[in-house]
Amino acid sequence: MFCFQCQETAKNTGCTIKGVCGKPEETANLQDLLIFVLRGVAVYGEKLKELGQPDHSNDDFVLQGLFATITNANWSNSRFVSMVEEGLVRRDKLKAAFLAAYKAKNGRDFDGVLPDAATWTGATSTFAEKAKSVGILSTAHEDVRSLRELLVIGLKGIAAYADHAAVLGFRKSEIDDFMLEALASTTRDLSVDEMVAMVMKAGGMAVTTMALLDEANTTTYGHPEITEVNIGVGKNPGILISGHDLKDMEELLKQTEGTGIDVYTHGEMLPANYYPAFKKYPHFVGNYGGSWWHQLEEFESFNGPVLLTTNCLVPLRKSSTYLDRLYTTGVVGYDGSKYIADRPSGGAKDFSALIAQAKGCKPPTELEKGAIVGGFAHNQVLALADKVVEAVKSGAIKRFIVMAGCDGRHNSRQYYTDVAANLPQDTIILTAGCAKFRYNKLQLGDIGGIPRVLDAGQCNDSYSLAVIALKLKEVFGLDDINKLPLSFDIAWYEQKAVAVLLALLYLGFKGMRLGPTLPGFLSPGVAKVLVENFDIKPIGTVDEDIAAMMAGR
Ligand code: SF4
Ligand code: SF3
Repeated sequence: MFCFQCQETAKNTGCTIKGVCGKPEETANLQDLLIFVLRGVAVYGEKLKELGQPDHSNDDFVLQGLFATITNANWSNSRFVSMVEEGLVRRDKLKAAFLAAYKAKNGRDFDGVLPDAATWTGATSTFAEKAKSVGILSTAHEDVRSLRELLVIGLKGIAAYADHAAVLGFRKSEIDDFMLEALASTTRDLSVDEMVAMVMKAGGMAVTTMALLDEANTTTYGHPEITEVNIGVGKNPGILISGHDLKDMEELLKQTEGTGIDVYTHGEMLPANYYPAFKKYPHFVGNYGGSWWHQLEEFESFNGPVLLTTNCLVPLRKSSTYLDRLYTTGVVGYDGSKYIADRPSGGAKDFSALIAQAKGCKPPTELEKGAIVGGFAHNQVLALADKVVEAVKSGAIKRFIVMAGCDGRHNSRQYYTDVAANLPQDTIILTAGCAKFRYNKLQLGDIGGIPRVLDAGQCNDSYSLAVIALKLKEVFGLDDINKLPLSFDIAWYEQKAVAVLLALLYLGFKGMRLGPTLPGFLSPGVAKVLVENFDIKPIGTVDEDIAAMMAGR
């Protein structure tokens, strides 16, 4: 196996024996094979579009296939085998459609060259062997490999966000078309410039996709608003929901209403507490625990059923006792967990099994008491715009520091807690994603009633932070977004953060700090391009970085 898609990759170069995340070789290889098959689907999908016969019947499959390979999403080999089998059937159907369309148009059979991804086929028993030859290292040239993987990794993040929007009925064909274009491009020998252009196009598509998801979420559930989220527990048994899928959240809240079962969020589902459509449920008690990697302890002490709607699901320890209370849904998979099937067309997922089990469970064990404040997505912040602008003009706010992104296990992430705690009192931290759990329970105070940590929501709500920055640029009459009193100190872990990063680069933000390490998938040559063009920097020490950011560097 070879996998280097996340921040915790071994030695920051690649996991080769077993993932640091726990991903076994067989799973890693099957994920590679799935991506390979999706490339084949993309080759024909793109060709059919060129012939004026676009086929959208595989759009969901492509999004969900990419999404399933995200770090900590799906651990089930049998699910990946099924997806590869289904992918081959879909690809061959497209192939037949393409060959027929080509012949009809040109009066002769297609005789062009096709990549292996478009032609290879094999029985299920051959998957494991084939998978070994189609992975990341099958691209020999270091910079080409790096650029292709930067693109594919970014696509995985975009696919996750596009899938969330699609679940709520929001789609844009340009996003689905780009998935095919980008995947197919990785089967061709492109120049470095062409590959860089494709990566930048992915950044643009990440913006489009996050904007679409923002529209989907806010149209369906209202605009997030300032909210005090309870982090204590109640007396009833509860169901804990984690991941990023708000539709699952909605259906779970509806189905638990009046049952005597409370609902709590974990990790990236915390921002569900900020939405008007969810806040109205009295049995929606609040948030339990911290970011994803605390789950091994927190799912134990929660005592009730846990539903994982997306990443991050951590493999259980031998001593873990909650497998029989673990439920997965959507692209998430884990052998031994109970899988909640997709909703029938026009219907809802059926969470009755969780509710029945919860009734026999103890209430959650209290971890902490109190509340955290969030809900500062663009609509809420812009409602406070006068106050914010006045505070900047008066000098009460000197600088905004964007600390969005992911959390992770490494001790090096203490850096983010220390930066947050040591930033001058006249700074505001803008955040989104599970990175916030490194500092959202510190008492950092407020500036004239504006909390010093403004949480916009999930990682996809980093879009909100970009909207806020663009609005401030307009209000202050600046010609360049980089002239704002705004610095980036971003934490990344998985592939959605890469999509967000590409989006920010596309929007023209420069000089961002990225940590706790620069991505292992960036070859020295590609890292140099990013540094030279965008002034991306690794993090340094807390004191040096705070001083540099306060000086606008
Ligand atoms: Fe390694 Fe990260 Fe890949 Fe897991 S997802 S195998 S930790 S690089
Ligand atoms: Fe977190 Fe897994 Fe990325 Fe959506 S839940 S930010 S790491």
